[in-house]
Amino acid sequence: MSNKYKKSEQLIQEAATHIPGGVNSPVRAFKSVGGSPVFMKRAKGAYLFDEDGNQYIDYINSWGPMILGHNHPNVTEAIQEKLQDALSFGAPTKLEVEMAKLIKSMAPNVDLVRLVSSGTEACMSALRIARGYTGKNKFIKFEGCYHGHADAFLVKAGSGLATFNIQTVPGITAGAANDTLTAAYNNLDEVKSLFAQYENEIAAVIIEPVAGNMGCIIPQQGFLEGIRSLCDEHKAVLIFDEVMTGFRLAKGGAQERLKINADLVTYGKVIGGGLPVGAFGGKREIMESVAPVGKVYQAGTLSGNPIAVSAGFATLSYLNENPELYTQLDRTGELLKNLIGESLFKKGIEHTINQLGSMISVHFGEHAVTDFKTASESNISLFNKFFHHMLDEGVYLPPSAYESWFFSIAITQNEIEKTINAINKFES
Ligand code: HOZ
Repeated sequence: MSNKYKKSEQLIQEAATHIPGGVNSPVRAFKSVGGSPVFMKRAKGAYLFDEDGNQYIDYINSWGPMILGHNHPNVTEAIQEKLQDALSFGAPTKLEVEMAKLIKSMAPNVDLVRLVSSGTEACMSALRIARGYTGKNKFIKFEGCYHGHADAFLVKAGSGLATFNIQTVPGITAGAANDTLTAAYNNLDEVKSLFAQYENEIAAVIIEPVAGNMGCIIPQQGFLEGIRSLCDEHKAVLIFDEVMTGFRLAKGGAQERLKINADLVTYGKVIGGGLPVGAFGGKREIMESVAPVGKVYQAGTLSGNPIAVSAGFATLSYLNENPELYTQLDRTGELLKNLIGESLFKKGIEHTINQLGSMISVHFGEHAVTDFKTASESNISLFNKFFHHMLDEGVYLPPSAYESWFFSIAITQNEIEKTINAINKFES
């Protein structure tokens, strides 16, 4: 037992006697990278501080939400102010209307939007609506994409399922999984074949327009465009899962950045600024299927919770009023990609770095990483060694080779230099 992580090591042992695996979400258990998870205590700006007093530059940022860095004053003040009013009503509020208007003004193709409490809820609801609207049951998802933990999506899914190599999830009935069709990411021919094979049966295609649950995977030219055309041709709903990319890659997310229009869009993470908020929205005609306008039922006691929405509203407002932040994030991403690449190259370590805006992942291997198969073919044990080296050097990366890294506007030249210095010390 090393002294540096003593309190965390004691805490995970105690936690495991009360919580499955000691954690409330599997990837954070460090099971695939080995060692024991670090228990966090507080955070500020670009930094995390653990129970043992160690300090880390944060490249997870709560898996995406903390785009403004930790404890941004606009967000914490908004929460504190709202706390004076109430914690929850289960009734409509003016803030929800303002939030809906702000989302619509920032994101394309959102005529109507409904707030929920997580990305899982958003994706599960969007799929139900697509099915209700089209009257069809099947849908296509992509191998290595993760759309939350609703039954229908846990087929060839990324994130924790890829991390722990879980192929089949006990508890999910064949009935729930039978309508889930899968294709390889960036492989338009497979999508075409599925549409040909299941003519008139496919309600929707759901995709992470930039995937972040098998590392970061960038869509190749023509791939999303091709899916858009196939959905139009076959009257299927195109759902962009923008839980990771929404309000992160641009004000209008991947739709704006990649110039592709979706029919329904799901949000999470940044939209809550660190508190539990998700949303689904899209074209009026489809969204009017949702109860109480239509019959597709969807509900939530804490949906639109005033405290959570105040954090999300403050975060989105700040991004909306300071669009130059996206240019800053892009520059940081490109700089990181180049400097990490240079450092690994000098060491003779084969690698591929995928990056778009403030999403980035390093894969050990020389081949291009364009889908789940190529992500899996990278050197995972070298990633695990790299992860622990970086942790010891005070750089907190996702504890899995199958997750995108996220950074915030709080990362400056100083943190970039510290990160590169840490990589320079790595011995493979
Ligand atoms: N599924 C999340 C990453 N894609 C991990 C969430 C967590 O462990 O907090």
